[in-house]
Amino acid sequence: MTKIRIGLIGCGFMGRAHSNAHNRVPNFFPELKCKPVLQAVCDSNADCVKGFAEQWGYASTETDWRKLIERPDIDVVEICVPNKYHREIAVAAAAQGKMILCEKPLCMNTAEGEEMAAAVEKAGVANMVSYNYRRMPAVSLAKALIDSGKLGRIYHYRSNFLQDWCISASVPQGGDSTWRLDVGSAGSGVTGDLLAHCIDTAIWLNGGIKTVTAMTETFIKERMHVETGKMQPVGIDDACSFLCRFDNGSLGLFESTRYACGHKALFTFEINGEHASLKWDLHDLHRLEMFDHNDPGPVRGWRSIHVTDHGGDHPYMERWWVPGLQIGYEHSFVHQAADFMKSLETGEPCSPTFRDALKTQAVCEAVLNSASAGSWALL
Ligand code: SOE
Repeated sequence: MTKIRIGLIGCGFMGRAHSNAHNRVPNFFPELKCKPVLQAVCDSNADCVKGFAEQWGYASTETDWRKLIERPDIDVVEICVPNKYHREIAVAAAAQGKMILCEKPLCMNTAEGEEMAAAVEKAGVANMVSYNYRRMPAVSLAKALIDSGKLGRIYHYRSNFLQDWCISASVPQGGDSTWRLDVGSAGSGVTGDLLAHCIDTAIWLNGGIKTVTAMTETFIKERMHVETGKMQPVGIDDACSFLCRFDNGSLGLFESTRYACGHKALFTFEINGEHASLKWDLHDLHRLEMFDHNDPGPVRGWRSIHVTDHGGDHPYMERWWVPGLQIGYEHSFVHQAADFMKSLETGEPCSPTFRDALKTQAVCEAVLNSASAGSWALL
C-alpha cells in the first residue's frame, strides 16, 4: 500500500468536500493500492486552519502555501482557493514535482490555463480538475449509454445551471464567502462558476464545441466590497445564455443565472438523439430519464431510471449500500478522489486533466468574448 500524502490549500466549502472525500476513499474503495492521507492543510487564517485540521484529521498545518508546496512529505497539492490563485500555485507546485488536484474552473483565462497545462506536462506530474458532476452515477450512466450508440446521431444538447443566492442587492462582493462575485478573484461570474460545469459535462458527453454566440447581463451594477467596505462596480456576469454548434453537428443551448428566484442549484442537461433522449437534473440526482423510440408503441414514454443498482449495471453504486438506497452530492467527490488514486496505480491520466479542462476554459472565454462583441465566436 502506498500512502499518498495530501496537502490541501483552502479551508472553505470545497476544502471540506475534498477532505471528506479522501477520508471516505479507504472505507469504500479498500482494494486501491494508493491511499490518501491528510498530511497538511494550509490557509492564511491561522485560527481557521487549526480548527479545520482538527475537524477533518489533518496531521499538520501551514499558513503560507509556498511552505506547503516545498514540503518533502507532500505528494499531492490540492488547490481549493479562489480562482485568482490557481495559476501561481499550480505552476509552483508542478515545479516542485507535486501532483495536483485543482478546483474548477482551471483558472482565470486560457493564457493562464496554457501555462498551467504546460507546467504539469513538463514536470510529468499527475493532474486533474475537479469537475465533480461527471462522477455522479446517473451522469456516468448517461455517458455509457451515449458511447454505446444507444442515442444514434445527436441533434440537440441543452443545459442550465440556475441559482438565486445573489438576488438581493445587499449580498456583498469579495472576501472569504463572496469572492465569486468579485471579478478580480473569480475572473468571471456564472460563466466560469456554473456554466463551466455544464460545458465540461457537455464536452464529455457530446464532444467538442466549435462556435458560440452569447449574451450576458450584470443586473446589480454595484455591490459593497468586503475588503474596502465601499460600494464598487460589479465586474462579473450575473447571467449568461449561449447557443453553440458542436463538432458532431448538433446544436447546443445553455443558460445560467444567479437570479432565478426559487432555484438553488438546478443543474440540468438534456440530449436528443435519433433513437433516444436522456435528461438529468441535479435536484433529483440519482435519476436518469430516458425516452427510447425503439420501445413498443403502446408503452413508449419517458422512463425514470433509479440509478442505484448493483451487478455492474450502475456506475459506482456497488460501492455503497444496497440497491434502491441512493447517494448524494458528496459522493461525486469520493468517486473523483478514488478514480484519481486508481490512476496513480495504473499510470493513466485521470480525466479531466488540466489539458482537458483547458477546452472548457476556451469555451468560457469564447462565450464572454462573443457576449462583449455581440457576434459569433469561433474556437
Ligand atoms: C456556486 O454557488 C457553487 O458553489 C459552485 O461554485 C460549485 O462549483 C457548484 O457545484 C455549486 O455552486
